[in-house]
Amino acid sequence: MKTLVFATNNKHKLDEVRKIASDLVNIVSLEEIGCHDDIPETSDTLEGNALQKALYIKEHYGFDCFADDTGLEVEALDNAPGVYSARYAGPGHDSEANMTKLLKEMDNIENRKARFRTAIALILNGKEHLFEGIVNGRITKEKRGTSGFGYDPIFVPDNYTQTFAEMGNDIKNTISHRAEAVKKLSAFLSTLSE
Ligand code: ITT
Repeated sequence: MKTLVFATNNKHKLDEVRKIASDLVNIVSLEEIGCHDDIPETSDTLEGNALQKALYIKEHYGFDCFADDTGLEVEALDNAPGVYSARYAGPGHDSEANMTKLLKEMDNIENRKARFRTAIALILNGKEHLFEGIVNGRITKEKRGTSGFGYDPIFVPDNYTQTFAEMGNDIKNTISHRAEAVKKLSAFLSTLSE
């Protein structure tokens, strides 16, 4: 089985991706390679940030690896917060504050359509590869549910009535933006000969 470092400091992402891809990839965390760096994310696109994170690990630690950058794109807000989702309410990466700000911005907005978009960058054998996953849905009027992380309590995927935070990780991990991107990554890895 292929072994890859997952360049994330987000334990929820690590947990999700390990559950989705455990039969195809052996995933090593940053902690396990002794990396506690604040990896720069200075691009203005998800793809750019995902590549930046993966390349940082390759350059500084030498491992083949992949990274995920994810944004919540709200149609009525011209796709904001998008690539700035983590810092929407300020530099503190505070999910509660981010959700509160978004609900306030959308107070009088009828169009609640939104999507999560994940870009995964893979660095393997000196080459870069990108994979995308999208889930469409809508923003609720209030926070609901306690599982998941980030904006999960205010996002209801299409064809569901519960938020990601209400439905629990088992369902989220079969339909999410990240699940779609990871399945594409896994499919690509399974085409490679060992
Ligand atoms: P790494 O860069 O270390 O991977 P991060 O938490 O900074 O971790 P992102 O920049 O990709 O990751 O996240 C952007 C924001 O979107 C951040 O506020 C997350 O909490 C949120 N987010 C990412 N994936 C999410 C998901 O599956 N459900 C809800 N919110 C999510």
